[in-house]
Amino acid sequence: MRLITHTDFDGVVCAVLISSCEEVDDIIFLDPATIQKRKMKITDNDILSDLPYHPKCGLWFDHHLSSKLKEGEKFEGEWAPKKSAARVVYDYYENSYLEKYKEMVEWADKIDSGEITKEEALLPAGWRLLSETLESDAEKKVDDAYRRKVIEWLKVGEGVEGILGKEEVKKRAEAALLDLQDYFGKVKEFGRMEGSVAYLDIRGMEKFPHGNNYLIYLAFPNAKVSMKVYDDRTDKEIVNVSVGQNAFNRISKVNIGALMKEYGGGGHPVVGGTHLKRIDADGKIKEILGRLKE
Ligand SMILES: [Mn+2]
Repeated sequence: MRLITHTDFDGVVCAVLISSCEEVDDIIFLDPATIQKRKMKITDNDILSDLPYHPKCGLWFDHHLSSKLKEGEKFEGEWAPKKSAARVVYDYYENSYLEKYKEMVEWADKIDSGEITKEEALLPAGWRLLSETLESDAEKKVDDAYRRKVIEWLKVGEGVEGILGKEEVKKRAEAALLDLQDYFGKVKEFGRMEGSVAYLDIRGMEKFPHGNNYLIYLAFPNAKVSMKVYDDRTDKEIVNVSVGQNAFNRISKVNIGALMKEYGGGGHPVVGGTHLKRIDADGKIKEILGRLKE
């Protein structure tokens, strides 16, 4: 079968687990919007993981609240509101062969649900650092070939430190760490507080470095939530919005995934996002910002 998984660390871990239990002959990496917009032909030969449901797929694993199906709707696979899609897959197969991936799945839980420390946000190491190499800048093309290599290394039992010691990974890790420092500085420079919201609008700023979603809370520790607005890399008519609760101080009561769903997107209660049409993005951004202010 063909496995279609998310472009992030959780998606990669799903691929390790699923391809250990199913006959997978091809792995491709997609973002949720491509599935949502039905931009790709999906058949019952496809397995989807950490991505929204597609009615034509053969097997589906996800944990995003926004992709939960209506009661009684039948599908093969599993949806559960767990910390990572990897956890959903791991529990679904209940396969003792997968036990060697226990630690990796625990890290998928931590990373995907934002349970990381401030130190890990700015100076990641181990699994967190490996995850940064997999998720770094789309512009630099974290190519699918690299993700497939990491999946293979993990499957043949190379430990995370062994993988991080490989020349190619080392280079990517060093670049990711530099990007994080650079991003942190630029977030402080271009971000601002809008009420209780740390707001960062980088539309039109092509050279903005890549960073993770936590650094904005280090830059603006009093923020209850953050909102980032940025250009879509592939579709000029689209503006992306990412919203999250302060990962180090969860006091916001806004259900972000539900709010994003109202604007055509989705996510979890604590983090989510949507894609807006550029022509009416400004009005919608103002609206969302207004609803995020508490
Ligand atoms: Mn996930």
